Amino acid sequence: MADRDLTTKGFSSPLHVGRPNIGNRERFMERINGMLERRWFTNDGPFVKEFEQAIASAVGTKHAVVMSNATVALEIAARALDLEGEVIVPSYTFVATAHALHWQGIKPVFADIDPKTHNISPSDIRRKITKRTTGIVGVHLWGRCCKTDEIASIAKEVGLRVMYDASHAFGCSAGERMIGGFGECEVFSFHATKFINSLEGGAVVTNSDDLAEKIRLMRNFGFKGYDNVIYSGINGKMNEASAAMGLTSLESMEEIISVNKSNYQIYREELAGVPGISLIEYDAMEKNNYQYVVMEVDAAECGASRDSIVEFLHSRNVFARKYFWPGCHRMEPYRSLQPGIGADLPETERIAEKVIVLPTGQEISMEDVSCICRMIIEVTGTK
Ligand code: T4K
Repeated sequence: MADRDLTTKGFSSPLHVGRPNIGNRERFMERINGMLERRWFTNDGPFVKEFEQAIASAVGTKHAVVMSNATVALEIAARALDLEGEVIVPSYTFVATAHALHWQGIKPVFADIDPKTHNISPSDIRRKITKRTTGIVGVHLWGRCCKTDEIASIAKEVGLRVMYDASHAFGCSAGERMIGGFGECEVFSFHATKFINSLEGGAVVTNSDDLAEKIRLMRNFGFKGYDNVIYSGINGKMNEASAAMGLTSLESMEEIISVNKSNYQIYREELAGVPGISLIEYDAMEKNNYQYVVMEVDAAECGASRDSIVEFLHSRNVFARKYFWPGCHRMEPYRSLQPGIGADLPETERIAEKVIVLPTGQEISMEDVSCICRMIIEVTGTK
């Protein structure tokens, strides 16, 4: 944990959203030394294989194929599912979800969200289906599961393929069912800012033998054996240093979740009753990683606007974020390609103006959380 003081100008060193959690350093260094001894750095090395088994067993899927990052994993998964034409996706997500489709020559068609869950709205998915639609990419935002049953039945009715961007949802469940097994495949991110990280990294998980095989080949230029290329593939491989970090990080998973959960609970307790401020909730009957502490600001009730709270926190060295403002549809190239579609995404536009994501993770102490809450109380004028 960082050694920082609180001055009248805020914290003496910055607190960021997305500071990486670090597992056991000695264990990581042992693994790196092992990798150096073996001189096997990438291309399906032993740590990669071990990490894949650990991921599949944690989420209960038959296969996990790790990749260099989740964006490449989304691109490869979309290709492996033969998505083309139009694919329905939420606009309220990190821009990588839309970009992964756009880079495959697919048009992301943005659907609105349910303001309670921040997840894609099944009724809006239905409205956005056209003759060119081939699939749906749901995003389990903040680790909370999409309405997978409704999405599955829409897809079955119309004949669409379904995959999920589960970048936020490793270690999360829907009821008792772990996220990972929904749709035809799901994609996790193990980027440095995720609660389990492999420096950079991602994975596609699936229960389909054929899909897993195709994705594995596509990840490695389409090679099947030494000299035989049977697909157009790309280089999406994870290297051994990343897998070593991923394995080390996974060994500390319960500890990291417990830190995140207690930080979240302190935020909840200390901000309870502040007019116009609320934190999104996680179902206590489900598993969650509490990676994102998501606060909504209701401008009509709160003594400060969302942006002025963010500005105040930044001036105090607390780098809270406005994820995922302003929504993909207001970012390029979508803003130019699909101008004016904001009018058809009213909940996305409303929620994107309200959200602030607050710092958490191993580097943030309970005292830090209390100080951040006091700053929010101060700027909203409730003190
Ligand atoms: N789908 C969804 C729903 C996602 O949220 C993401 C990634 C993806 C797909 C794609 O996954 P990857 O291809 O990346 O595996 C950050 C992350 O770069 C991105 O991975 C993540 N979502 C997104 C939510 O957050 P930015 O643009 O906010 O990054 P940046 O550089 O501003 O860093 C965020 C904060 O983390 C900063 O306050 C500093 C801190 N930080 C970051 C790094 C990398 C550190 O303290 N140390 C570090 O090493 O996107």
